[in-house]
Amino acid sequence: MIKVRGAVTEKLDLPLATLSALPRKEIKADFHCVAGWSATDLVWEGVLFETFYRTHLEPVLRPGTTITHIACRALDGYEGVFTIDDILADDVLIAFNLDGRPLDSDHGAPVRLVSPRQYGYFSVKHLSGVALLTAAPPITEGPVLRSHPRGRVWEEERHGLLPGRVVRPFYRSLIRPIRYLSSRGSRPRA
Ligand SMILES: Nc1nc2c(c(=O)[nH]1)N[C@H]1C(S)=C(S)[C@@H](COP(=O)(O)O)O[C@H]1N2
Ligand SMILES: [Mo]
Repeated sequence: MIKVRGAVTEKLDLPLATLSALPRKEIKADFHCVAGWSATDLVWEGVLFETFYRTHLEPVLRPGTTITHIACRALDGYEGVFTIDDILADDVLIAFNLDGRPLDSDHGAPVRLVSPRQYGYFSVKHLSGVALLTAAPPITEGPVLRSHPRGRVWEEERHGLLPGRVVRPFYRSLIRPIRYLSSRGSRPRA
């Protein structure tokens, strides 16, 4: 069930079957946790968030409102807040499958968000609801999120004080050794 809340004319509780009836898309992408590990060449299959937005969210928007952010909520209480542009990007999926198999409970069953251009903490697992927002909600978590609320990987937005160009070479240098380790069955997860 996906709950739809926020600036809508009616609260919706959409069964997952509603999502699985939408056209599917597959993407291959790397996954970067802000803490330093990366998983490479993951194949995700699901529905583009944008498709879900156009078919099920736009029609129930409160007239005259402009959505600026979307908060995605999880069964475990976790939440990720996206700008509308970031979440409507053409590679943001609501994923059902990873590498050809249904998601397991460690990696987000029954459905999760995947936003490869942002750090892993935006890829909300166990997606249970979305809230349509007309302003940025206050950020209550630490200095990194306050200075980099979008967590963009290729801008290296992962430290509150150190600029991206300083830390980029270090983190890029970790990707290959971690790929080697994970191919030997000890993929780190944080
Ligand atoms: N619901 C939920 N989603 C979550 C998290 C979480 O704790 N709860 N952790 C996030 C973080 S920090 C990362 S790096 C990724 C990890 O995804 P994985 O467990 O599939 O490796 O999930 C993200 N999504
Ligand atoms: Mo993470």
